[in-house]
Amino acid sequence: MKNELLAGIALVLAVAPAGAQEARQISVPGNPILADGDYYSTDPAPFVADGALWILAGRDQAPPDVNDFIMGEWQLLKTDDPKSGKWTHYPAIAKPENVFAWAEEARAYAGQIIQGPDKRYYLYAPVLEKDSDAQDRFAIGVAVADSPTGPWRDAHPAGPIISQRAPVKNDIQNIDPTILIDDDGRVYIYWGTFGQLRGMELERDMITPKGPERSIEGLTGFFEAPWIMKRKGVYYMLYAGNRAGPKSDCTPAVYHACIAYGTASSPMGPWTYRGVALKPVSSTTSHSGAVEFKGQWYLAYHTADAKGGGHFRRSVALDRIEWDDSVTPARIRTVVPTLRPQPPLAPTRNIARAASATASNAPLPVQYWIKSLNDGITKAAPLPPDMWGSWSPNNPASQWIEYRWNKPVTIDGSRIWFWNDQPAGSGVGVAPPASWRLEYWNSLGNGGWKPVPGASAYGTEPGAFQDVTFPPIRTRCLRAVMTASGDGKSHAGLAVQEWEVLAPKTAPPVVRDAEAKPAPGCS
Ligand code: FUB
Repeated sequence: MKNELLAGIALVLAVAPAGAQEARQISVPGNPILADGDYYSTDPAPFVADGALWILAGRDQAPPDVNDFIMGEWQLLKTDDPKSGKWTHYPAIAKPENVFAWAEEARAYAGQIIQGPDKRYYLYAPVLEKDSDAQDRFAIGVAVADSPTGPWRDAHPAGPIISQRAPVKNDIQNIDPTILIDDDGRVYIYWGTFGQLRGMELERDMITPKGPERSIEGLTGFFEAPWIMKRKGVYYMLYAGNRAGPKSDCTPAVYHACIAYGTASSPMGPWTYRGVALKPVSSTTSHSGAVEFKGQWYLAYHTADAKGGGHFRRSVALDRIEWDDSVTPARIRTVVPTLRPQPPLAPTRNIARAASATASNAPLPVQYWIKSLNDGITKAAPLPPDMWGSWSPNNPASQWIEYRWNKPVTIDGSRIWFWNDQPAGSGVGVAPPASWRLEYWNSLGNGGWKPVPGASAYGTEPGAFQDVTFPPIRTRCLRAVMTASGDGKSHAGLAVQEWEVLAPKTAPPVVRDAEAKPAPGCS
């Protein structure tokens, strides 16, 4: 017992006070770095200081069923060697309302720390202005400290250096700053979201806008989260891109984002799109920063992969960047995300995970994601890409979703989880189906889609699994055919968060073998 206690203490050992909370040392076997759900960490901004690799991160604090960026403070992670898995975690190094007298609490958005020419550290921090009549109160303040862990104080107490009123009027949301001190000492800041990217030179004091504020173009699909860096004389801009669609190299679903990047030969462009540095992650937002540390480049990004994680409970991960120097300018090879060792999957009768999914409305409207049908995840407050959906301005009376397996499978049950934002019977929005049924592909005789015989009742209640059982059948394709609810004038859309298909508990005799031999297709 004593030894167990000592082992626990060795894992989380207080090392030094940082602000209000003590730092602790952690030993982690991989991504996410903070994975136990105690502290979520988001919007990583890596930097090198005092011979160590640091990551500035925000902290997601939203309850699991709240879809909002509730982010009360910034925190730091530090390592001397990313491979070692040994990190020091400095929680709560700064809170907006403690650093900036003019700022509101709970919106410690994506910041960046960079060491200035005076050797002090500068924190560029997007926060909400308390007293502002701006249509969007997000603004970027600058804080300064002698150490990354603080104490941080406002470097420009007169107010934010960038807002909808400073240094010039703009009408964008002023968040996600990223800074470059160029080799000649000139300082540049870039920021923006919702497809608007701005860039501007700062004075060498790191604080005073020199201007002009420019719109940055050429970065295809730019959504938010810019990250500026320079390698071998080339300027690189990483960013969250959301050019969506079935043929997009970035993301199939618009709520998700890839990390895309472009290059330029001067800080203000022109910029040329170069490709995808990181495919979409498990959180809808994607936000990255890159840094060279001891000769190796790393990409820090966030995911929803920690315990209890979600789109608003994100966690920082770190992986290597490999460069393709055989072309000019050098390209970033798409980063391969790694995960800490995972426990073996619990045995399950659900064989939907092995199927590929399609639907009557393929290609889906880009807010939905077909892959969410069989990802094993249901949420109390899902976003559209957490489900298959069919909503459109003119919804048809019926839709289907379909699983295809490579080989015939034997099944005797199914569970489906409908999602709705309108009550049953509605002719607008997304409502539970008026009715639905399972059909299987029968390749015998004339073949075709047949209702699954002997099925139990088809429940339509949304927000919980609806179970159906039936005598075992053998098939290669299964459909859930849904009749949309309607009010006589129009039909509602349909949405399914998860659809499971169950193999028999044991291996009972197959009473209906629809697949004497594997069929090449199911239509
Ligand atoms: O964390 C809040 C916002 O989510 C950031 O500002 C965006 O880049 C996205 O990561």
